[in-house]
Formats: sequence, structure tokens, C-alpha cells
Amino acid sequence: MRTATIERNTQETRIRVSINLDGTGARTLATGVPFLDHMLDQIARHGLFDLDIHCQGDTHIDDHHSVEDVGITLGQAFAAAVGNKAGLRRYGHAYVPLDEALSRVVVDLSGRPGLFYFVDYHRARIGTFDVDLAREFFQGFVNHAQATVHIDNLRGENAHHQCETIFKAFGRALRMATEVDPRAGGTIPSTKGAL
Ligand SMILES: [Mn+2]
Repeated sequence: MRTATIERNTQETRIRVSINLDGTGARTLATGVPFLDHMLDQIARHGLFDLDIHCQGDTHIDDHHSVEDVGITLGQAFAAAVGNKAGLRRYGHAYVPLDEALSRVVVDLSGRPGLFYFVDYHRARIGTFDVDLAREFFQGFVNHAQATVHIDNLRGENAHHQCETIFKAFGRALRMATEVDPRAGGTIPSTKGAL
């Protein structure tokens, strides 16, 4: 079973994440940040991951700690669920449109954290959600999943659309990268022999 459950408790947030990489998109999402729940829903639905994510955070200050720490904890859960990456595709990519918006996300389960994030939002907030926090989520994720992730919003006018295409493409790219490649015969997809 490619599953993991991670609990992470600090003075800012208390988080529990459970994931099944071979799921159907079943999810329970309760982070205390409704727009983040909507984005995590995209990862579950389009990645076909089962996700159970609960966060109690200091949202009386703002959403920053909750969004960043959910990214961190989800990254830890992915790292645990993929294990030594034997037999996986390792690389994944996706282009996803939503009306006028189009984004591309490329993932490498490289063992090295790296975020290359190019998104020019046309406004600072989506409802009450600070668009800067999307980057914080992905930085937390890559640091702890030990993955290289390139995120490019290629075009878009509506900030909700821009952000949603990023999360949908991220889900799709992660799904590809974490799939078992039947031709790999369980080998680790690196000439180094380790990832
Ligand atoms: Mn939406």
C-alpha cells in the first residue's frame, strides 16, 4: 500500500495528513482556509489521490502558517508514500487550462528540493486568500517532498483561474510522476541508482 499518515504539531498549527497515492480522489479537507481546501480538492481530484487533511492553525493572525504548514506536511506525506521511488516514472508534467488561463507544471521526484515558480497574478487576493500564499504552499511541499517543481502560468486574467490551473496541473503532474512504470521492472529511475 502506497499510503502515509503524518502528524505535525507546532505552536502555530496542528496538522494531520493521510494520503493514498493509488486512490480514487476521495478526500476530506478541513484546513480552516476555504480557498486552500478548494485547491487541495483539485490535487485529489486530478491526481486521483485519496487525501485526508485536517489543520487547526492560527488563522486569527492570518492564513500564512496554515497554508505553508499544510504544504510542508503534504510534502512529508508524499515523501513517505513514494519510499525509495523504485519502479516509478519519476517525472511528470501537465498543461491545464481553465477558460482564458493556462498553466504548465513539471515535477521531478529528484530527491532535491527546488521550486521555480512563475506566476504573475493580476490581483493580490482571491476573496480573502492572499495569492502570495500559493507560493508558500509549494515551497513547503518541495522542501519536504524533496522534489523539483517548475510552475509556469502561461496566461490568464482571472486570479482564481490562474491559481486553480496551477493546482490542477500540479495534481496531474504528480499523478504521472508517482505512477508505477510497468517497463521499469521495479528499478530506481536514476543512473545513480538512488533518488
Ligand atoms: Mn474554482
